[in-house]
Amino acid sequence: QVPAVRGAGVVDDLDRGARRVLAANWRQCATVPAAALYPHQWSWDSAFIAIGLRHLSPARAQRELESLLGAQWRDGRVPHIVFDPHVRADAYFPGPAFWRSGAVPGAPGVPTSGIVQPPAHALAAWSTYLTDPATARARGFLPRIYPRLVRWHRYLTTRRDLTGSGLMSVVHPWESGMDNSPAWDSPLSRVIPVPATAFTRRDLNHGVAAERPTDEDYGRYVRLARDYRDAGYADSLQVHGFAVEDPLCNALLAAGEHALASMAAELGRDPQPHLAAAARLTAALVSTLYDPAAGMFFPRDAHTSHLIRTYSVGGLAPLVVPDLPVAAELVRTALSDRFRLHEACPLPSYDLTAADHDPGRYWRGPGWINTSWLFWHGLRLHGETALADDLRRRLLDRVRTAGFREYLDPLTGAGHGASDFSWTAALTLDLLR
Ligand code: 2M8
Repeated sequence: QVPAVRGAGVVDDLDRGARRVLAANWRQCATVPAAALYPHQWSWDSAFIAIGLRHLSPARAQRELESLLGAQWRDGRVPHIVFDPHVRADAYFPGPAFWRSGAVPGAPGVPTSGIVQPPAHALAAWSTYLTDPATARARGFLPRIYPRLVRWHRYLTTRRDLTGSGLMSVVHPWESGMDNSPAWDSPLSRVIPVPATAFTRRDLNHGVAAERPTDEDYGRYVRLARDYRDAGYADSLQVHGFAVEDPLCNALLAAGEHALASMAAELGRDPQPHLAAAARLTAALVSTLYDPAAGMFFPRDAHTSHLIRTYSVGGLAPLVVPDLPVAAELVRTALSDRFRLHEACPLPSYDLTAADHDPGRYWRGPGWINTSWLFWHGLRLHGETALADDLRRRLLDRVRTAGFREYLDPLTGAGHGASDFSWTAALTLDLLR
């Protein structure tokens, strides 16, 4: 049954609408983020999708994560895309022919990309388990998923600690999940773009150019991905023209270690190593990326060791870390003019006071449901119940009015990007609970 939809995207029944989107975007063992624009499985999308799917079908949520972790490489990396071999080769760029994972020893049988995305998976797996432990036990979910998550985190905390700071680096803007964030402008300015004639973008067949990254951005993305591929996906500062210690990824890693500790305890193992890893990551995050004068976390350029002082929503993400000592300061920054937590919704991806804030262009201003969900989760974790409830109510109102869009203007609520976007639907289901 299709729920009644009026006008541009008004959804009368959010629960039924979200279920419809997730049913339509489900393929055999995973959910695509959006049918036309993103027709394969994406890494951190699957984590957010599982968080919603667990309310619909715990078994399906478990399969979502198992299929992604099933494509893990021998070195522990979990690829940012697992390609569906049944989808036309020219449906998405860059596809399997670009990444050439088949030629890499230790890559799985199924074609994948060679870069990663923010590690939201341990958090998602533990939430999924908690929703229905009986089904999870019957399916052997934790014994199957836990060792893979441990190897995934080990890859990030060892091979991706490029500076010795104890923090992981992302080595491509796509790895940050916030592809064209203004935070990456400065480190990217050193990367020489390949000419736009050297590749064919497919995203513009399904998205409006003004809402997507530019050709010049893509030229740089292609250059970085090609260099990494041609170096056999080896990790070192020499290989990576772009390397950034990102607060969002490191916060998810720390929060993920807490989740791994809970899983270990449930499996009768020692949770202590995970708690120690979480404490180490939290300390490194605060001592290296937190600026007390700004009340904000900033990314750090691994090549120059300088903080990149742009206010992106990724710098608020450490609120998801359970023992964060600067939670109150971060909430204050979210309430300031830069993010206007009380009224802007979803939380803007980028500083509302910045001259180059663009409310319709991708990660350069619009609000996203996943980063808002993370902040909502963090508010609850740190006892900010009233703020959390208010944010939750306004997020649901926004989706009700705009539909399950990929991103929204944080001040007007106008929808942008893909329609029927999976993590918007999945996290709506979670917020409704
Ligand atoms: C966007 O990124 C992909 C590349 O990975 C793209 O633009 O083609 C980002 O919003 C990313 O965070 C997201 O995971 C992906 C799929 O939804 O789309």
